[in-house]
Amino acid sequence: MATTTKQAYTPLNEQTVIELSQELNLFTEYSSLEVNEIGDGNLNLVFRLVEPSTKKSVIIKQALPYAKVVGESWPLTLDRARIESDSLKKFAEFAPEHVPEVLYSNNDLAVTVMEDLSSHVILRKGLIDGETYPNLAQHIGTFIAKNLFYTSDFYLHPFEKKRLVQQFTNPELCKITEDLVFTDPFYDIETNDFPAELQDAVSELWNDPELRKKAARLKLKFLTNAEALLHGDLHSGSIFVIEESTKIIDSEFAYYGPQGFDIAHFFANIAMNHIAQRAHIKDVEKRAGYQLYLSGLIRDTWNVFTSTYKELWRDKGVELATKLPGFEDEVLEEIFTDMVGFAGCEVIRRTIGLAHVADLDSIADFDEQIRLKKKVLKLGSDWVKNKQRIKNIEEFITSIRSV
Ligand code: SR1
Ligand code: MG
Repeated sequence: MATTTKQAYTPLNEQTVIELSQELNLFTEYSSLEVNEIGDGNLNLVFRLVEPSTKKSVIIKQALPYAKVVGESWPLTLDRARIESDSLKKFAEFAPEHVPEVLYSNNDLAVTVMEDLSSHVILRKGLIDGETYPNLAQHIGTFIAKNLFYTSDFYLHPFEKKRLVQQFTNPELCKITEDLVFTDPFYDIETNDFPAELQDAVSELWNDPELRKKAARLKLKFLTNAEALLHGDLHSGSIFVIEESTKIIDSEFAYYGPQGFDIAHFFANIAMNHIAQRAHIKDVEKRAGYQLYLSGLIRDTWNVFTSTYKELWRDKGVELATKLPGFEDEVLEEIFTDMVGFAGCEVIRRTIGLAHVADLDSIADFDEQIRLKKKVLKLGSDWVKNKQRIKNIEEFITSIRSV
């Protein structure tokens, strides 16, 4: 692929993004290119370019020097574009079928050109609409297992592992997670965002020293346990899906962290959808059927994840400790317990913190929305405080189903 003469960073617009695509020789006919800025996330510009005559299309994503969700008052490193393109390329080494292909990246311009996935839908939207995806558990379980194992000390030479830790050191984006997921929701801090009707339930969290201490412990793991390369923000808005294909996007939060983190975020977002469906699907039988699908999605993902991880451990383990009988079970038990705690923090912060989820916020009946959000807060608090008491995936599912 060609390169560009543009060197200095300036935010792209619908005109300059065409010029860039021309310099990169992405298309053949530039006069008729269709360009749309489709970014609906919290942080970046996302342009979709389509050449009508050939139907060829690409995505050009550019990081802004601030968080779009808040505005220019929240400066944010452009280095996250490098983290995103480098991590997508790294993930593609193990699971190319589950990430968009990176066609070009330029760290100075904070630009990544990638495969257009508009044939897919964002999983969060699909789940809110009550759609089912028969291959999703297989895809997500495999993706997480491969990325964790192949980037861990169990597989890599220690020098290479530490080189990757350096490459994926991502202090500013990690700080967002440290604040928004592990700290702010547990204190009266101005980034929090919830209606007055939740104040009593929130005060209960803020007046619970045990909860704060357990959340602080989870934060300590997030800060210090450089176990494997994580996606870092694997909620259902970071997954594009159709029946036969699953693609993980938006990996700008990637860094070396605790292995239970990504799967926790996936499960936490499925759990919030499960609870929100009480309001979205009015027909009782239909709702029960859909919630069973969601429980099965969690169960199957966990089972695929553990069996793939064990297989890799057995067949590809390099570190001597992988030969110790039963050690992989201990590692997986720790991943499981961490998962429960991290999931607790994620559901709490999505309910009262800065960045919410549409699953809950789109519940039209406000009283019902508040009632269900209170349940989510209780569930999250229980997961954080009592994570050791939930012994296996069936008990985790039961905790969601009995909300
Ligand atoms: C300011 S960014 C807010 C949230 O959006 C991202 O997707 C992450 O989840 C982050 O916490
Ligand atoms: Mg994102």
